[in-house]
Amino acid sequence: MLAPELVEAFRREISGATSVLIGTHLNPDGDALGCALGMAYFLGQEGIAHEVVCHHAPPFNLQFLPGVGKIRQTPSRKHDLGIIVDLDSLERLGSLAPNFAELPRLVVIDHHVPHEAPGDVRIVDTHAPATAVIIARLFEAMDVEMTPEMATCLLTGVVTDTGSFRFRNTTAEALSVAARLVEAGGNINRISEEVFQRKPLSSARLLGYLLERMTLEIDDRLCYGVLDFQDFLHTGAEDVDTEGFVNELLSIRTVEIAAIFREPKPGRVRVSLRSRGDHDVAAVAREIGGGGHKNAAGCSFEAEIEEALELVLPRLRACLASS
Ligand SMILES: [Mn+2]
Repeated sequence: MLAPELVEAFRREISGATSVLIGTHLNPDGDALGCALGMAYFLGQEGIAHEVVCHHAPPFNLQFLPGVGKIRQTPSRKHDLGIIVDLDSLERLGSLAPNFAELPRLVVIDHHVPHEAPGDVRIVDTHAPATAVIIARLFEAMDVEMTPEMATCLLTGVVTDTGSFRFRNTTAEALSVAARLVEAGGNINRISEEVFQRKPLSSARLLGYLLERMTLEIDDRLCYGVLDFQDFLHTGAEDVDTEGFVNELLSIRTVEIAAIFREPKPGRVRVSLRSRGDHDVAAVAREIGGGGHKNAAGCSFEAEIEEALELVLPRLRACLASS
């Protein structure tokens, strides 16, 4: 349930706006783009002018999203309201941060643990399994007519953020919202196939490298792997092709904390962290300038892989020992 005051505040913001700029985070995932496009369909239905922007182009496996062609990398005109979805800091907007910072009003809809807390109206629930679930609640509270396109967009957010209803955030609400979205015409078969069953060959080869060379420590409870720039060059894979790799490491029966260190471009290291149960990898990520959820977090920095390993691994060992 959403607090009625928040629903009212949201209604007031959109009815006072002439034109809305919708944005989401760098390296957008299914929840990010599904929410941004679902919001765009809603504003279109209300006759409110809008544009959708994202720093990065949609990844290959999200090209099927209805309305994906509307996503621009820079706004084409002025707006007076911003709506940002699935992120909690303007920095995560990348090159678009200044465009949103200068808007007179900003609405934030999100499920991450806030650390910057920007925005005039904040519809944030850190317990929501996906931002798409919060938007579905909002639309239901507003009696929005849910079209099949909107439903497919929001359902993509729920399916991807819950790992196809396998992760711990798969709550009764995630399932009941998903059921209502399927009823409204959300195409769950298409989503599952496009998102999870169309990886490029280069991605499968890169996963092979990772699995062959992974390191296990502390009675096989900590698992990590490195993919350096040479690996990306040899396979022709890109960083988006590593989506889900860290979960492969966490899926090993004994593993409680998993990490991958990637260097898709020389000198820049991206780290993905996953954990089971009480191990809080978001706390580890925050210590080194990243963020995320308790069981799924990440960070990136300018460094050599060796330096990144030295920075992160002792913290992961400590995290495993303390929880
Ligand atoms: Mn999300």
